[in-house]
Amino acid sequence: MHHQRYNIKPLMQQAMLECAMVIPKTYYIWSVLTTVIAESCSVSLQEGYSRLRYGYRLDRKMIDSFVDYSILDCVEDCLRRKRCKSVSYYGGAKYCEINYENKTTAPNKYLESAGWVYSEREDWDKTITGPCAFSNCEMNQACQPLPFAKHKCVLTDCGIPKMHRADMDEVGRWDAIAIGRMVHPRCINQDKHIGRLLCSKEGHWIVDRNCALWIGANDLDKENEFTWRSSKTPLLYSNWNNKQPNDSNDNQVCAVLKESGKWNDIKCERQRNFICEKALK
Ligand SMILES: *[C@@H]1O[C@H](CO)[C@@H](O)[C@H](O)[C@H]1NC(C)=O
Ligand SMILES: [Ca+2]
Ligand SMILES: [Ca+2]
Repeated sequence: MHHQRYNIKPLMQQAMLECAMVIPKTYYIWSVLTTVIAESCSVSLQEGYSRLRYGYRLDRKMIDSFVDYSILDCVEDCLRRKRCKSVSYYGGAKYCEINYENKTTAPNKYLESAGWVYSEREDWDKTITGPCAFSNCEMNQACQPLPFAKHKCVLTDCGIPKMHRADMDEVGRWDAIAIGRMVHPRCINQDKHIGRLLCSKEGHWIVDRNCALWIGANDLDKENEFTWRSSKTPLLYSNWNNKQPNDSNDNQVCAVLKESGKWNDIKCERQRNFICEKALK
């Protein structure tokens, strides 16, 4: 086996420490509980280690990443979050990625990758996480162990973005959904990574750019009288979003189709892709 490759000592020490915290100071209770505690504190790492998959990683499904982690730090971080299904670890740089999918749920993202190790949540004994083994933290939270067998839940990610017309399979390799991280999804049927989402510290996605499209209508000639650019004819049909067009800052001239299907007027200088017009035969 490959046990020797990683230093499991700190983890065992931590497990012992957490066990020690569970033990009440009263010696009477101590003597009664010793056997029970000894039992419940035996953390088995063997299965997890025996199932490590060398030479593989899961690509582009990252919750967060960390440097200077051992593989056990990496696994433990994963086990403390409900959302985490697997980890990818690069031993050479002590670099850890925790993922919101595993090789079964995202088979096309499970890649051969030299130097990497892939591991699944289910292969590990969750008691590694001490008081977090039985926490009830939410999907977008991580459990943090506290002294005296307590724990707290802290907000850690913005969730998997649900953007119409954004393809979450086509994000950047270093993209992640944790607080402070960014995701650059590709717009569906477009070849650019035009969407850019930032996960705020409040746990909400801030959409910097998006997959809206120019539709070729503007009010360049006369404010609030929109015409089609190609024919200069007024719109016979429109589908403006609520309170649009609003000519915000008195300089919104060009119409876009938003992800919702509704229209908005924005500055023509903004970068968006466009829809082409095609005559029906
Ligand atoms: C992968 O994730 C799914 C869904 O969370 C889970 O049911 C499954 O046990 C995980 N692992 C494998 C090997 O399928
Ligand atoms: Ca206008
Ligand atoms: Ca507007």
